[in-house]
Amino acid sequence: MSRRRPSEEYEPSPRELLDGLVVGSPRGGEYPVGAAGEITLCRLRKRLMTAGVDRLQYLATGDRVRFFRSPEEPERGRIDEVLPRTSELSRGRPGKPPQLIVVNLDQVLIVAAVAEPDLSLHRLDRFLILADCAEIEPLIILNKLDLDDDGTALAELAAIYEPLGYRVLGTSAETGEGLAELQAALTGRVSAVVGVSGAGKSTLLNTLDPSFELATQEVMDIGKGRHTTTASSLLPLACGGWVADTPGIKTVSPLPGLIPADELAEHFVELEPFVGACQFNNCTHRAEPGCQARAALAAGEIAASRFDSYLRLFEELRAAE
Ligand SMILES: Nc1nc2c(ncn2[C@@H]2O[C@H](COP(=O)(O)OP(=O)(O)OP(=O)(O)O)[C@@H](O)[C@H]2O)c(=O)[nH]1
Ligand SMILES: [Mg+2]
Ligand SMILES: [Zn+2]
Repeated sequence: MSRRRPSEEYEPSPRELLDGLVVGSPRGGEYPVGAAGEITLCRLRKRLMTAGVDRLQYLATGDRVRFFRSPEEPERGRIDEVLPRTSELSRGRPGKPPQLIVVNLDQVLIVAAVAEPDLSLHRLDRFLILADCAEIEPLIILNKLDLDDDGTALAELAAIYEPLGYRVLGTSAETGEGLAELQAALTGRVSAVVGVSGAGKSTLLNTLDPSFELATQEVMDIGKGRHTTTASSLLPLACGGWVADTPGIKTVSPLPGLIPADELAEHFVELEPFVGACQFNNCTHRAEPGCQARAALAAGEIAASRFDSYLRLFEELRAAE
């Protein structure tokens, strides 16, 4: 039996068109479209594909569409309209155009762990820049609080990031600490969870909704550099909203190819005031005389780890240019 689908010519009435969200990658030419927690497998109306449109790049996870369901087969449908994107979260690929991770997010949760793997402020800063490039609000999650023997890790992290305007939330999938706050932060919003491999992204989401059944990895495997999670798709939250788990970006460096080194300082909240404010108008805050940013660092007004992140990233971006 062939699948019965609406013909290309069929013009649905506005009442037949539903608002939906592309929640994953296409399979066999069909996109999973979510609406009210239900998934409809949709083809793209052919006439959306005008000359020069790259079929594979046209839709991304998170795109908002208008679609209608096949009357004979309601689990299948056709996408008739794609709404404009409000944001794109991408990772840079040197020498290639940035790769879309997910679009139209309300927020991005950056998950780091107290230990296993070791907390890296530099990696956290990289993810913050990724979110800033996409103009998406970040929420910093410090997971595995149960592994924090002296109980100071969360306060230390908050002391650096809260004054910059970032929200920092501590969690433990092991003890349940912070999970109610995490759920509240996700409710009714479209979010993505990013962060290094092994930080516990998939575990946290499974804890919120065991029906997700996201694959997680034993800590001993993490050193091998595998990523347990491979694709990003949006999952419906029982509390309302959608969340995308993403693979940890461990070795792939997502920033070169995304921004030029000269613009890096604009993505550091505390360095922004110094853009154009030093003795040299185009000061890169590395070794130039009369650098106001370095003066602020020496005065303890800028966290050393943040300045170090800036310098490391600057060199890396320069080298990739
Ligand atoms: N002690 C402790 N272990 C945790 C916690 N959360 C996750 N883990 C463990 O950390 C390991 C890695 O968790 P995952 O959820 O697979 O990590 P991930 O961030 O999804 O990793 P990728 O998918 O590779 O990016 C698993 O063995 C989890 O059981 C926590 O709060 N405390
Ligand atoms: Mg995972
Ligand atoms: Zn300077």
